[in-house]
Amino acid sequence: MKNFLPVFCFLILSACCHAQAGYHLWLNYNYINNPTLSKQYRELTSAVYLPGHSPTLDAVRYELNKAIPAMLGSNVLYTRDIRSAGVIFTKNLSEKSDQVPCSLPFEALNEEGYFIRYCGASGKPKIIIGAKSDIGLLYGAFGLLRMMQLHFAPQKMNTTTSPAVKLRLLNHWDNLNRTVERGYAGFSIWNWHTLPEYRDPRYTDYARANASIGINGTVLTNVNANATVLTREWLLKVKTLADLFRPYGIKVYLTARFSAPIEIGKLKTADPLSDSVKNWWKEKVREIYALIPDFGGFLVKANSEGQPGPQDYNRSHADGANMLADALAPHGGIVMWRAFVYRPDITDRFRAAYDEFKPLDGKFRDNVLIQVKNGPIDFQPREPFSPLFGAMPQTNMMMEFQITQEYVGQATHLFFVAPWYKEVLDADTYAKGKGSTVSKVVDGSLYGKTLTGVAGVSNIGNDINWCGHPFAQANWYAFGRLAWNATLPAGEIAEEWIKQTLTHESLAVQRIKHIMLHSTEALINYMTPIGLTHIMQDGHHYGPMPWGNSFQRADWNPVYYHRADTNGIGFDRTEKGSNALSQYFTEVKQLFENPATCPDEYLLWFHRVPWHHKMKSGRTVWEELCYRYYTGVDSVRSFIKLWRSVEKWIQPAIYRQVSDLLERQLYEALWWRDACILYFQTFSKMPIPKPYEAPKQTLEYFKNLKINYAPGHW
Ligand code: GCV
Repeated sequence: MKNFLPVFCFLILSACCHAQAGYHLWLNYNYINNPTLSKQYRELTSAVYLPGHSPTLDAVRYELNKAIPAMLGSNVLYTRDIRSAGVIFTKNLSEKSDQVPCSLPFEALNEEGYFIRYCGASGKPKIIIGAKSDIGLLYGAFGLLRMMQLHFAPQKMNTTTSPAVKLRLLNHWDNLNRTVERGYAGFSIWNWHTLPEYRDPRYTDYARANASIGINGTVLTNVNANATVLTREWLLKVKTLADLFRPYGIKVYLTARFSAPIEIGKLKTADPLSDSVKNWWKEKVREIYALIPDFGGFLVKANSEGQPGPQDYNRSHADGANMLADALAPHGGIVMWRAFVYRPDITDRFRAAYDEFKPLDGKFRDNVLIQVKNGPIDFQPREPFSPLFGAMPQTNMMMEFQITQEYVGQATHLFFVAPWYKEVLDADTYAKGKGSTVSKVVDGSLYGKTLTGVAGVSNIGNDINWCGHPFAQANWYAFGRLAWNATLPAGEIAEEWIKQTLTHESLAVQRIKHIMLHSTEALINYMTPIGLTHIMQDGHHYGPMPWGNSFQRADWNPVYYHRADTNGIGFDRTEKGSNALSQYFTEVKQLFENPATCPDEYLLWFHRVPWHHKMKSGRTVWEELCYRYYTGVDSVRSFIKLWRSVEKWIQPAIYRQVSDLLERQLYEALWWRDACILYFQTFSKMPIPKPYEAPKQTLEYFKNLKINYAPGHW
């Protein structure tokens, strides 16, 4: 005992420091300080029935053994007798069985879905978790633990849920040297150097966190790809990760550099129609599947931003994607081919992806998905939905969201992605009349597709709290929850995350939720209101630079996007301009093309208007810009006040970190506001309306504020 005490204290302390630092994410499993509830939970979990063993069912045991003692202070006991069990995991219990006299909705589930049922009909009350597969049971276990962390009364534990989308993937933009493109949370968690031997326990924690929110795949490497990862030495490292993730239902995918046959295969060409190239990929894929039998497939960025691709050989995107798809098909693998392309000869970058991909509709193999970015330009704070959604009925289309905050505050701003994603998912494409939402394209229901997917560019790094900003964890969480069920309200997701991660105190929950839900619009207001876009500094994209005009290539310059001069501001995408609006279905086109019906939020995306143009708000464009920039800053001030008011309910380390970061956010919001207002004022030539405070610095001062070493830019 004497010897045990220091060890015990060390364990407690390190668990507590990790918790304080946010390592455990939303899987904190805090002690439930409610005697009635914990008594009920204890009774149920004192006899758990699990049907046998498999790596996935063992992962269920592992999770229960971790969570229950922490939440209830009691051990989980397992039983083989269904009758005496309080919690039953089952893949086949018949509802007619006298063991469980409750209706069990197996038929409503898909392969990954689960139900949780409280069954109190007779005898000992039970919670039944049903699924058609082991992985469904694991998701059900996490569902149960979530409900417990949210303090659901057992009688209220009733849900039947299946993921609407088949592939729910993280895309890591992690380089093999462990730098992370657009990563703001340290270096890559893949410690390639010590793999395959060292199986960092963090890999399992990564899998647990992902499985807990239904993520079922991960692309390990950057889309700006390095062919080295396809060599045998590196595939062995990938295999180790795949083996660790498998019990958690997570498949591994890699980015395929199109020129790999030349770079590591010693071929003279990567032409997708060349037999030697086709054979090289077939052999490479065979080698991968021999090591990783459930390998997911490839993600490809081709002929975009300098990446090689089929167009280097005068072949089409379809030729390139299909060649890889043919190599993968016999093994059940897929290709995710990105639509993020914008050739230098285009007149409007907005149009680029649609113009290249729409003519290829119907030309891709069945195991190809076209991965379309959220936004026709590039993950900007607010973009209209990409017109490609709904426009390719004969092609599998998937959505690419950015979780990492490249254009939305990076490591320093509190910005909640759920309202951002939902705005796009809920947008109506009108592809098949009213109600043809982006979400229905993505989940396949609009055109009857079964190979469907959502990808999120990961915000994970080796920082102790995984994501850098404590609230960036909520974005990983929200991505997973929405990929599973896009109809979940943003507020519900925020509340779930707050209660599992920060506090249950209702006043604090209410205030933090307010901050989260308003953070999205606040940032848009102080960065790029009413349809301004891509006015960040070049390269690292950190801080404002609306005056940027140094690149030869026009569409890399902020001035290309806002087109401000003394006559007005905005990008004309109507018939009189680039006519990008013609890419949308009629109803959407009509809504946006008329400045009188175009929502104020999108005005400058589609119209070039004089400074005196009247917005729907009744303000002129200039007044509206000022109003939004100043309101954005005021919102951050209000977040600081609200956050201060919850101090006593938050772990001190997390409280402090968020507090300091909010101060930094205010500083940067002011920087954005003043730099942009002063710059646009040189064209509007109008005063900043009263009672707004005057900027404290000059435009020259802001033009000289150059950030040299921002993270995520290598
Ligand atoms: C991975 C933007 C980012 C790049 C990124 C690219 C892409 O341009 O700034 O870092 O490259 O998008 O999505 O391919």
